[in-house]
Amino acid sequence: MTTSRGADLLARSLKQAGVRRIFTLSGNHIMPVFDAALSAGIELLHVRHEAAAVHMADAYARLSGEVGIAMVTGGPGHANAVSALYTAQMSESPVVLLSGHAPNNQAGMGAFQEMRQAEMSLPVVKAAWTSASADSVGSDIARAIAGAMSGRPGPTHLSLPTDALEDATNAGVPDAAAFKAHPLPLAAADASTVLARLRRAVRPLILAGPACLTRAGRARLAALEEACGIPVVGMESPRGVNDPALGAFAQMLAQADCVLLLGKRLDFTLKFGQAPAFAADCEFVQIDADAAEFQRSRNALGARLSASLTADAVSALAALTVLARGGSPAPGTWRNEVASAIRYRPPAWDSASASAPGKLHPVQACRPLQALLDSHPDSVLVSDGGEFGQWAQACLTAPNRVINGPAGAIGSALPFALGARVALPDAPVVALMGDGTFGFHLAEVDTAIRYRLPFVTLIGNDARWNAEYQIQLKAYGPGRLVGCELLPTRYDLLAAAFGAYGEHVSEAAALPAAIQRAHAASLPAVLNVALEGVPAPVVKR
Ligand SMILES: Cc1ncc(C[n+]2csc(CCOP(=O)(O)OP(=O)(O)O)c2C)c(N)n1
Ligand SMILES: [Mg+2]
Repeated sequence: MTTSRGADLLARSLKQAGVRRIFTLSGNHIMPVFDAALSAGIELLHVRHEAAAVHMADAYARLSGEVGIAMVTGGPGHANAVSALYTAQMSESPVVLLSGHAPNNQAGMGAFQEMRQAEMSLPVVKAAWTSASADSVGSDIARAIAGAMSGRPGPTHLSLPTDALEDATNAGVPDAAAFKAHPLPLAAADASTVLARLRRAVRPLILAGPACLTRAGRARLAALEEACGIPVVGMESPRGVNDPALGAFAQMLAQADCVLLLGKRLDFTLKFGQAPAFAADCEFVQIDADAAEFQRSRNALGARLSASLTADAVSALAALTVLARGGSPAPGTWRNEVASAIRYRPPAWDSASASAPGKLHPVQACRPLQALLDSHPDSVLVSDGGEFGQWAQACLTAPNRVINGPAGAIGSALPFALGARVALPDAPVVALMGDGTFGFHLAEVDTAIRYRLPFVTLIGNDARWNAEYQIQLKAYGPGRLVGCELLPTRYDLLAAAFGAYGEHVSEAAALPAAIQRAHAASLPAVLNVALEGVPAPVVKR
């Protein structure tokens, strides 16, 4: 047994867990971990804002299937990071936030940046606590990682007091098993009950929650649909049943007679299961890792919730797929109808153009990126929110998608693109966001330059916070517009000043070639597209 610092035990434990990199922003409290990471061979990606580190870890986790680790300093560094945990929580993404912390031996004395950090993060994590000493740092990080990955995945937080990091310890690195998720399998009898119930229905649907919409999860959803012939639809948008990526799906949902909620919460995104989003007599079956979700569904649905079965979504997916392969798939008519509704986009979009010269309609700004996304079997579409984000999600498809998710928070797309690039170093990463959104984390262009992380960003620049502008227009009228204007800033030039490739586009015809140049530059690239700010799409057949 060797004596080492708590920080060394932490770094070696992370290594044991298979962690290869940490997204971080430095600070006094965590410098021992920077030092220990050097010896342990763990890469540090040093970013420009703590929230960006969490967003990067989030995207990395969704695409790599590994836990995403963000590390920040205590007090204000921790506070900056917490906001981004909400997005990871709502997207069910396994992220561990490690935050430096005032030393335990100065607790309550008014230490530098002393703050009740674990309590501050509690509403946005599955668990949060502070290491008691150097001896417990290894078991703490194992618990934080396993906790983030188990059940309904989501963020956990561990605060690391400086004395716990600097004190000597003889404690050993936990066994590899201690870092692994604890599966919550679906009992074979329960799987049979669910499948039999769905097969008796005429228009059954399986709705999967965000945890199934990771890179690996999407493949598992497709395999289940193939095996059982029942439409399997992943839901991860804050627009819920009106997710622009799901086309005219809302019209099919309203016809379903039996819905399996597979790790999908019955929340605002599903209009709480009520008519007219659902038929008044639609039956629900729920599989979930959290018993609290069953109670929530029962409150909304009463007897229409005919079964509630405990399992994590990934285990349940596997059990249902194996079982379904043993039977014959449902006839394809309903499945085809649902697929065609999801694919549907109004034909008028094909000729959409801006009403003013020198600007592009959102469809003209988005669709030319499809060729780049189609050029690689593992390409990544990153989209933020706002009105432009909805157009991006309506117009573009890709094997991998990372969107802002049910949190509905804007600002994550640029750091997501970096996290995606790190997870998938060879696939094209395309990120779309509004001009307001780009401003949140634009300094991460510098991080992308320093770590040589090329991707293509397209900013739909309508010189305003259009989503809120549209609310003002609709709710209060054209005479009551206030405070939602921005400037037609040349974000391409800002990006170029960081060393990125930048181009301004104001003609639809010029965009395809600009995209090619941006991709070929092998740099972080920012296309600043002059956009006509129109309302988000509503797709109806
Ligand atoms: C963190 C956060 N702050 C504020 C909002 C409210 N909000 C949603 S969309 C939006 C406007 C976004 O503007 P922009 O990125 O330019 O996109 P646009 O709507 O103009 O296309 C705002 C302020 C939010 N969802 N999340
Ligand atoms: Mg805008």
